[in-house]
Amino acid sequence: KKRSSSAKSKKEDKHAASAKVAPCEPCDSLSACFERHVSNGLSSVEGDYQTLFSALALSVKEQMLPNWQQTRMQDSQYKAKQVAYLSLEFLMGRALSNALLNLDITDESIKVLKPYAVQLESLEEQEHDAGLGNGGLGRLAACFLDSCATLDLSVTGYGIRYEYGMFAQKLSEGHQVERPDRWLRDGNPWEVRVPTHNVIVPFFGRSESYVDRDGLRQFTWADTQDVLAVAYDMPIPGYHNGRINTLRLWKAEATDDFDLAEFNQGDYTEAVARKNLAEQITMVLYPNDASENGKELRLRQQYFLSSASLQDILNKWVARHGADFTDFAKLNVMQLNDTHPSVAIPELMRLLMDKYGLSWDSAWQITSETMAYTNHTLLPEALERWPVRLFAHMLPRLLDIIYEINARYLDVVAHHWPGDVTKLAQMSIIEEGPEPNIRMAYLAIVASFSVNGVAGLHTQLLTSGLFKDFYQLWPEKFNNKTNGVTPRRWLAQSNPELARLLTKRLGEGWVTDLSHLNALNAFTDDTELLDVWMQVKQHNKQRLAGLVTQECGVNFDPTMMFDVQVKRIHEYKRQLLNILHVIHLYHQAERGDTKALTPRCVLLGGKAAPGYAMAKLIIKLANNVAHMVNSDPRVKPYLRFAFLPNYNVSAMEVICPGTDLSEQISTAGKEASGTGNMKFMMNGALTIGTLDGANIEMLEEVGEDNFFLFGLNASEVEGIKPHYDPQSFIDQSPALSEVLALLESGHFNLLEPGIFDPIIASIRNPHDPWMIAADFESYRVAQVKAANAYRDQHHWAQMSMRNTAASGRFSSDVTIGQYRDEIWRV
Ligand code: T68
Repeated sequence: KKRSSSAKSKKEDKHAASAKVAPCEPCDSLSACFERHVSNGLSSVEGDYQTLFSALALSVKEQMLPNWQQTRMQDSQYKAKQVAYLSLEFLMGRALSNALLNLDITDESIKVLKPYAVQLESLEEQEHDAGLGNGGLGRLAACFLDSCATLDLSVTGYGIRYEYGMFAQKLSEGHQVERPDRWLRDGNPWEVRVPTHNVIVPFFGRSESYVDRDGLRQFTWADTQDVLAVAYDMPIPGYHNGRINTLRLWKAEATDDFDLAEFNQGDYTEAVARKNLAEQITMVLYPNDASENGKELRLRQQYFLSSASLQDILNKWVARHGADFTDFAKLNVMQLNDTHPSVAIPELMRLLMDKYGLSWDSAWQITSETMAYTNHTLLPEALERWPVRLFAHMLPRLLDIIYEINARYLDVVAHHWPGDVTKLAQMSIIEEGPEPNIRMAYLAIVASFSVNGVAGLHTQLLTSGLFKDFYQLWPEKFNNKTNGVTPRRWLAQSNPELARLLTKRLGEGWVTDLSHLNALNAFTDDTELLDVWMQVKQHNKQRLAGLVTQECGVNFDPTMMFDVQVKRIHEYKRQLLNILHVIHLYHQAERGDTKALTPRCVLLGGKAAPGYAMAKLIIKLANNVAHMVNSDPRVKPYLRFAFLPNYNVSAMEVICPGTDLSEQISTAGKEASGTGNMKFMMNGALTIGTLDGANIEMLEEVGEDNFFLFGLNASEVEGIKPHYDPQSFIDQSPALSEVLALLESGHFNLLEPGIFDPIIASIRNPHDPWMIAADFESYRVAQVKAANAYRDQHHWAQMSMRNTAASGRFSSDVTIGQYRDEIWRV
């Protein structure tokens, strides 16, 4: 069949997929499809891995089209509840291997590539990571999509198609340098642009009211500046079940009529400039993972996503049910991934009232029965507050609605705490002051039927601290959903050797029911299995060593213990504690005090938010220490230290299978959950960690004998705070005293005098919220235990196996099962 191109307008052509290989009609076999794409592609294919990758990816996508269509039809026909997962971030990583695994066509793909003499892995490595997220929160959304599709749930992810994803991290003289990530440069073979779903998102203008013919007050939002939201869909295949869900990402474009007035006045350049303004909205992901920067453009992104997604959902509803919203809340739920999309709350109210004519009460009933909010942080600097002034300017109609929500809600508060004006001020959605702010978390709690934290401790701290008043008012709203990670990507795909071993011993059921791993506990005395277990680990360590050599130029010896901390750089995650410990080991090795040392390679990786000076300085310290460690021949047999640049999803796929010891060492009470901790555990690493986030539940599952626990717990941290005296801890720890002395001597910065002073000062500061000095000694002792344990490889293998065995609870399938049953009630 030939494609008719005549019907296509020039404009559509301009927006056609930019991949090198032209799309073709769906064809029946993967191989036929692939041949077609290759011959449609550039003339010289040999050695052109990028073209071959695109051809394979496009072919795989085409294999999914019939089931994708089928899934949509099915979901729209049955009266099943639709879930929308609203998130400013989806950290998807690469899609090819995952699609091949879930569609069960890996072997077929290898066959298809045979005549081209190219390894599947070489093509897989061509794929650019879809880095549309910062860290844990964005990656969680990606794991959740995989689990939803695998559990056969009708869930649509709604996000933003950022032109630039998370920046690429380079190092220059040990300093982090950010480089833009143009991940779409070579085209994105997975996406399908669906202009039929375009919607218009209004900004600015004025909120106006008038009295209609029936004497009712009506509102309009006048003189808006409109932006076009264009949908790009990505397929989310379930594991071996035929379901293909959708991740719908919105791109901002200028509307066609935006410029008419200006054109008529002859102001051509102004008009074109405004077009750029519209497209700026989806240009770049904000690279802050734990603080809000309060930029106006960020609020524009949030509203753009929220409004486009809600309009899409309502359009779908109206197409089927007409403008009768009686059953809407029964058949729809929106999960808000943190407060970032919480402006969806007043937006849904606006659309229901202003566009569909519902009363306040009906609109509120629908909204408050549809919205569910997940909190991901207790850190005050990450709690979103938007200036009222900004709302008044950018989203005036929504501000009216927020005021009205607040007024009605404060009546409830006043009723519950009669005469308590302080309570009213404390709990108000509007924070009064010289610059009044909207507290987005409060808005989200007030309007949601469910509020959840992401690990047991986290939820407990929310209900007893940050959201205590709200918990007293509405205890039934609050619930916990401990995070999880998908075993498809994080075990089956990234650790194929271990996956084969597990399947051989336990059958393949573990892939979709990770509790099967429990059965490993019956084999912990099976020496043959333990040997194979450690051989697999060795191979994975060789692969990781290869990555470290390539990226850092540091030689990691796979017979040494691999000790790894990879995650965003933040003071609360305490990479500094890890570096101080490396300095301590270095000092021991350098002065020949090596009897008790277990040879180890320490790997650190992660990005710092570009504006976070202290985090960047910690990276610099790591690099300077690494330089001294790795260039000292006396130290080499005992210690190697590398900072891996540009840590991302695909790096983690190599890192977690090759890790012996996983560092989860945040100050207790600060890490909401953590998810890297779970990936390491699944892959048989042991954890050295504090009683924080999901570590607590991991410890519960695996037992204290298989976990290196240290440090203050959350209530001890709070207890010490008022009279914290770092010096007393330094005095009690000769090791810490020596480390500080070495650091203060300038040993690691001879040519850069004073650069690490802020770090030293932070450790010595009685107001150090991260309590580095308080936990150092206990951390050191736990490290000695880990090092000694590693010397007994047989016992280590047993502990490693027990960790994998106990990781079943941390499958995101379990977590999503709980969202399904307890929140979504699908
Ligand atoms: C993380 N949060 C938590 N935030 O820190 C982590 N923040 O403990 C948890 O496991 C994970 O969420 C999943 O629940 C984040 O990753 C962000 O990335 C972020 C982004 C923008 C603004 C604020």
